[in-house]
Amino acid sequence: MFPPLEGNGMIVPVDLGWFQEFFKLSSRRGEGFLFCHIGVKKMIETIETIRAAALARVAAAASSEELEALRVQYLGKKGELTAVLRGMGKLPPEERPRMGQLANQVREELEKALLEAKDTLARKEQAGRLRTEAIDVTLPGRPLPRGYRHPLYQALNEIKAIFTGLGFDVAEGPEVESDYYNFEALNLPKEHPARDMQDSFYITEDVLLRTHTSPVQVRVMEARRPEIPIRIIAPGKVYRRDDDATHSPIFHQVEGLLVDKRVTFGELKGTLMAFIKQMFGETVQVRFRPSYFPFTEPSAEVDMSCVMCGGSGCRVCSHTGWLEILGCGMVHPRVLSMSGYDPEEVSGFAFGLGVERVAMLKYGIDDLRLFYENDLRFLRQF
Ligand code: 2NL
Repeated sequence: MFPPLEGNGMIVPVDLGWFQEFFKLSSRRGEGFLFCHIGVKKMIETIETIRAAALARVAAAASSEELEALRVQYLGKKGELTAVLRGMGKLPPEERPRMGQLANQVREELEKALLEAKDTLARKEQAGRLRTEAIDVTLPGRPLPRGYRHPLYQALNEIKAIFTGLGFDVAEGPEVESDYYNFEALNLPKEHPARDMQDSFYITEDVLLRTHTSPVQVRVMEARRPEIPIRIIAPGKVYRRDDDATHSPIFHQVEGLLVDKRVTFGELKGTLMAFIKQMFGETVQVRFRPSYFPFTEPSAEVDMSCVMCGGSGCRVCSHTGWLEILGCGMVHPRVLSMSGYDPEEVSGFAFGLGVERVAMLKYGIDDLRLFYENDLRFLRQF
């Protein structure tokens, strides 16, 4: 690491730890002075060599890590300059101040150079980071994905809007119902098959999850009697013990009820045709087929021309050209009288439709389960 020492015609080969070798020699009686003198000279040279090398390497250092390694190499506990300073104690006392001063001066100079280099590097590193990590605050923000209403509730809201436009009010009621409001008051007596335990979710023998929203309408009639007219729709969740590709245990229904003096089947037809045409388009064909419900008489099922094929026949309409869209009828006189209206004085019509079915036909959806799976790839399409 260091050149061999020359002095008094002798060549003393030392490299690492040269001053220890040197002091061993210099402490020899009689010869000490000469060696010591040469030793001081060489020590100055060594310090100068360390100084020049250290300063050059500090100036060339490319990172804070490199600087720290240099600090350890020269000024650390086992550093090169530290070693020189340590060796100072073994110099003749009269030489110590001069050498100490020199070594300390170099130490200070080196410390200063390290600090400055560290500062410059830190600044450079920060400037680099500012360049590479720069954020353009003038860029427009990334748009947040917007939420949309569920397609079922889009359809429901449209249904509500059409009926409120026709003068109907929206009525709501409990989903947990008594046997009376869900069945009895709708002319579904105790032994009626629709009350089968297999078809409904019973909580007790007398309490169940409503199987339709009709009980809401019964409650409104009870509350308002003998007031007329009643013009309401009752939207909401209903529950049946079904679960397959075309049946869900929870689904959504809108029922409608109109009670007034001299309400006719003609008004029922006009109302439902207006609804269907607003919902599916003016060109759609509508037909009424005789049917049966315990709570209406007469009863009908309403079909519309297939929205997929326009009536020519396809898979969706089972090649009939027609799609069943809702059920309806004139309110059964027994239902009116149980709720406090005189069937001799007033008449009424009622209807019920499944919101899932309307939404499937409106948006061309072929599997009911898609409504409940909350797959965003599906939901985002509406
Ligand atoms: C269907 C058929 C219908 C009713 C529901 C009703 C309600 C009262 C009185 C009389 Cl309070 N009727 N509701 C009437 C006929 C048919 O629903 O297929 N629903 C999905």
